[in-house]
Amino acid sequence: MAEQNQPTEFEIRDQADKMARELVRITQNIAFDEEALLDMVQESIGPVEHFFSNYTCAIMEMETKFKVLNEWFSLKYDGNPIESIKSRVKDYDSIMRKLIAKNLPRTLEAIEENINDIAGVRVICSFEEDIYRLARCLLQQDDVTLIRQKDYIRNPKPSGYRSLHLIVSIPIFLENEKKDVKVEVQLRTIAMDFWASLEHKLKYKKNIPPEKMEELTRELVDCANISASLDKRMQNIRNSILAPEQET
Ligand code: 0O2
Repeated sequence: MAEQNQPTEFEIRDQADKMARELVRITQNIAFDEEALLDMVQESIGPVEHFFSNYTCAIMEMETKFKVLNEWFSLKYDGNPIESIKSRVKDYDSIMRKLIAKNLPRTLEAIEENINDIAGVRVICSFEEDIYRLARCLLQQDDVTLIRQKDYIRNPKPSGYRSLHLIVSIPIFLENEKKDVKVEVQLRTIAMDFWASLEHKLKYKKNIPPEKMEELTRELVDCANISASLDKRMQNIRNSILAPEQET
């Protein structure tokens, strides 16, 4: 009885032939609808491109604000407070990882609402006092709204991490609208930046044995303390150099 239900070789070939013809038909249809497919892709990518472009524009605005302050202070104090500015729009993978970690829906609205560092601007100064001076000048601008401030210079992280973090909102002006966009500004000295990039490398190294990792972590905390003390001493030297000039 069971044997009677087995398809014959002819039936199998016929079935395979039908499937092959169906496959060709589907493939031809896809090729035929290529335009529609492109439109569909464009329709869903368009809003995402606009969304990220807002953050690129906000970065441009923020960089300009710091470049203007740098120019002004260089004339006033005969030296540039800013050594360099590094900016980035957070990549899609990191945003997704943050959404998952925070248990948030994967929508543009949730990203805009909850992820504060999509636009990131890192301002590197030589001296600690310049960090606070620049932050004060930025925050007193009437189009800048402070959302959150974290001072990891006065209160370093247990890892030794130091930087001043500002989450601010600034307007960008588009064709027919003004849009407020959040930017994370990290202000740090050259020494803080040097330390943070090395520590960041260690954080993402997977193949270091636990004991070695503990040792390197302790070593980094020690380096952070030395670097903080170096920043203070360099600041004091600069203040001593500038003091007689400022008195005259
Ligand atoms: P990436 O790739 O550097 O941008 P939140 O962003 O508010 O959800 P959190 O932890 O409150 O999260 O933010 P926080 O403490 O202000 O720190 C955010 C960023 O500061 C990090 O970004 C790092 O750039 C930097 N940072 C904070 N702590 C450390 C640290 O211990 N070592 C180093 N090297 N950098 C640090 P991301 O999101 O990690 O990624």
